[in-house]
Amino acid sequence: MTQQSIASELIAALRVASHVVALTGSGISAESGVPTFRDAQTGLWSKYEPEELATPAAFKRNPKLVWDWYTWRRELIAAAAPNDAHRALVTLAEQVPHFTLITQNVDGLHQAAGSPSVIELHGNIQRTKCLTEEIIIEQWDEHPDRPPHCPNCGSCLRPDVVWFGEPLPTAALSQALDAVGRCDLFLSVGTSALVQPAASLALEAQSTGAQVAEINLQSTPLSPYADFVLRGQAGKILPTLVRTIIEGPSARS
Ligand code: BV8
Repeated sequence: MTQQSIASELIAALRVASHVVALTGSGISAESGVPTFRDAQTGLWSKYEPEELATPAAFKRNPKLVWDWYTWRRELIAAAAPNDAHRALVTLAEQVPHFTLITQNVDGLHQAAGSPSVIELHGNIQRTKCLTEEIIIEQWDEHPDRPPHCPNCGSCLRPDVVWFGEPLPTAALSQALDAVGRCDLFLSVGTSALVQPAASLALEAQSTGAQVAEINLQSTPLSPYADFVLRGQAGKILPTLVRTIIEGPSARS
């Protein structure tokens, strides 16, 4: 089947879907200039693998190195703006009866694009919390030689993200599982489908009767199981799909 015919079939499914779930990964932010999670890191971070920095053990071993890595990523994200893929999901949410957006991303670009409700499975790099009390801290004194300390208890501060080996936020995961159990169409967008338990959501949806579409640059472990596979940039594919739904023949009434 051609990409065009697969896209037409997916558009037909989107037109009749009652509950669409979209799960996004860092690939959806790539066209905003934010490196994907597994892109080779640049500059002084090029010698580190993200998996080896995004862990409690790495932070315990070298809190300043990990804190500085997040500062570098926050600065990259601060310079980024949502792209057409983020905006297409905002529009799609307005076209279907029920829409749930679940993201693995920590960059906050879906919210910046105008998505009203985002389930953040892996937290958000723009939020900082106390390592001990786990409460969000808004202000702190910077220190040149170490991560800042909590103004309440003196513990280290850390980014409010889920590190490898840490459980996902209970509320976010149960909201995601609830939507996955009820959806009839699941879109996996810009993710390598490697990180668990997020990577299991697509097949979880399929097991309860949903169709699964993958929109991704490269093939992934999900690709052989997806009902629709569109290979390419999310910033090109999603806007075209959504535009056709809005403008095309037998557009949703
Ligand atoms: C947990 C926040 C348990 C931090 C991240 C089985 C079950 C449960 C756990 C495991 C399991 N097997 C292994 C595990 C452990 C681990 C795991 O999954 N490891 C992997 C590496 C095998 N999972 C965990 O540790 C999770 N915790 O399970 O805890 C537990 C329970 C109770 C008590 C204690 C413990 C926690 C995982 C969360 C880790 N944190 N991020 C930070 O960001 O610093 S994950 C990180 O990966 C990011 O959030 C990222 O979003 C996510 C997934 O990566 P992708 O988004 O897919 O990015 P990637 O670069 O890989 O791929 C991008 C894709 O986009 C590519 O395919 C590319 O082709 C495509 N692309 C590029 N450009 C475009 C594009 N597509 C379209 N358009 C484009 N323009």
